[in-house]
Amino acid sequence: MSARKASISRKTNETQIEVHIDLDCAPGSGVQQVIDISTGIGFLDHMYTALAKHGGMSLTLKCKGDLWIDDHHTAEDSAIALGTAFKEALGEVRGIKRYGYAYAPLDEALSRAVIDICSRPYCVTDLHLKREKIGELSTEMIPHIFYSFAIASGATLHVDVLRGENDHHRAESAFKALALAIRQAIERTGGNDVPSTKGVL
Ligand SMILES: [Mn+2]
Repeated sequence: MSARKASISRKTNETQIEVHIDLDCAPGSGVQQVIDISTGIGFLDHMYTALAKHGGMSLTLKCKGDLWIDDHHTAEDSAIALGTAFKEALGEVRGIKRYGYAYAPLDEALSRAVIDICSRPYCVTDLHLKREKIGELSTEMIPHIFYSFAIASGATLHVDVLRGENDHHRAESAFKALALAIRQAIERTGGNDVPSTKGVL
């Protein structure tokens, strides 16, 4: 089986990002899972760490962004870089399940994520976060992160927070649900077919 890894650099006047990703580091894989995230936004690091951990990935993501302006470019561009690296690591959509869906609770909060790795980027989110910010991350950036990841990775993504009172719980359960959905969708079938009636994705 070929390794599903990628390393990318993305540099603009607003952010400088390095991403290393290995999609096959789930417990039992025999590969040690290494997660090292540093964006300068603590809550964003927490969310990407949860995404990698529960997605069974090793992920190193370093971002130096223009946080003296605000968190927008760092949050958006890190999600674009992550989506780009994910797509590159996955390679041709072949021999994987393609669809994944999962629910993840965090105490009173419950989220559902559904992903189709199909080269048809689309993103629908319904998160209803009430606070202006969680830590140093603006809550309006959370749907933007999912959107940016979907566009860059070429996935169709639906993420819904179904219930919950605490915005930290709501957001974290959403990222965990996405992690579990991704892990299911990228699971190898053991075959080598393209999972589409079109014959290509
Ligand atoms: Mn933007």
